[in-house]
Amino acid sequence: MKLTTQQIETFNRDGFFIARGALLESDLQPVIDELNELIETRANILFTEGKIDNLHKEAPFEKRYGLLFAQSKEIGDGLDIMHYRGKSIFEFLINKNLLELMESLLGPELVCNPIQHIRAKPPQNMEGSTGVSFHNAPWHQDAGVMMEEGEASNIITVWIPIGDATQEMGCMEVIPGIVETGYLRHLKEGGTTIDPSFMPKSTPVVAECAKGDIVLMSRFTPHRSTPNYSDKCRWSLDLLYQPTGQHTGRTGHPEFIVRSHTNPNSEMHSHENWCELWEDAFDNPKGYVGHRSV
Ligand SMILES: O=C(O)CCC(=O)C(=O)O
Repeated sequence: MKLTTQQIETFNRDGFFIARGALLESDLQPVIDELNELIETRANILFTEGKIDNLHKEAPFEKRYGLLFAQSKEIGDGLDIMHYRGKSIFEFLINKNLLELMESLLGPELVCNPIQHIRAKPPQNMEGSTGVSFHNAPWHQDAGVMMEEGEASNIITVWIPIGDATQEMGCMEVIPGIVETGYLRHLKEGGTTIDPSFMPKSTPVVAECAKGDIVLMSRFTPHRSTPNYSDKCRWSLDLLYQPTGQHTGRTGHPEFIVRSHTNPNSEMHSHENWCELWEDAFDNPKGYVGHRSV
């Protein structure tokens, strides 16, 4: 899906746009299947170790993770893109529908920025006291979770629910129109959050999404997510893309070229090579990985 000229203008003006129906079931299902397998494997290990006593095998995808998480937080260990490095998640990073859309905002030479996550936000009553700032991210700009050098790069966040994401489930809240303002000072305390004295006063938009919708945000767009008061898990991905050649804001983790019209051979299509990049980043650390907050 390409964005229309009007949609691009809206994004450029507001630093925010929800592309409704941008992705198909067939784009998301392989990721869900892979997560189901991963959860099944982790659950069996925890069961064998005596850390959980109910596998909830019959529970649907939206409910099973929360039911397991309530028994052992360890179900979430290693459940992020760079750690489990599945083939389907790699293929999703280079998904044609997604890249068409990113190309309409960023141009034809595109890099997948290494700042990226899968978030499984369990129901709040199964949450206990852990993971609050990862599951319920406080107000921040994504320019605040990278190095200062990334501020000048045109990095766009695409937030992708892999099921419905309603307000009750703790979807994103966004403050549109903060584009020219640039970076706002962030504090470490409370989990990388905008210094309250710099917090814009405008009313946030509750970015409720149906499965298939995606939320696009500029690096300066303040956003947060709220607790999940439903009985389902709120699953999502947050991925960042940018024009090739610009600073990623995270030199210690690997970016890779996802689209190039001038040099198609530079595009990475190999899951194996992508895994090697991450293995090397973890085994031979270099560069910087951290937030800009003070
Ligand atoms: O998914 C969430 O709850 C938070 C995501 C987020 O803060 C981000 O994409 O930067």
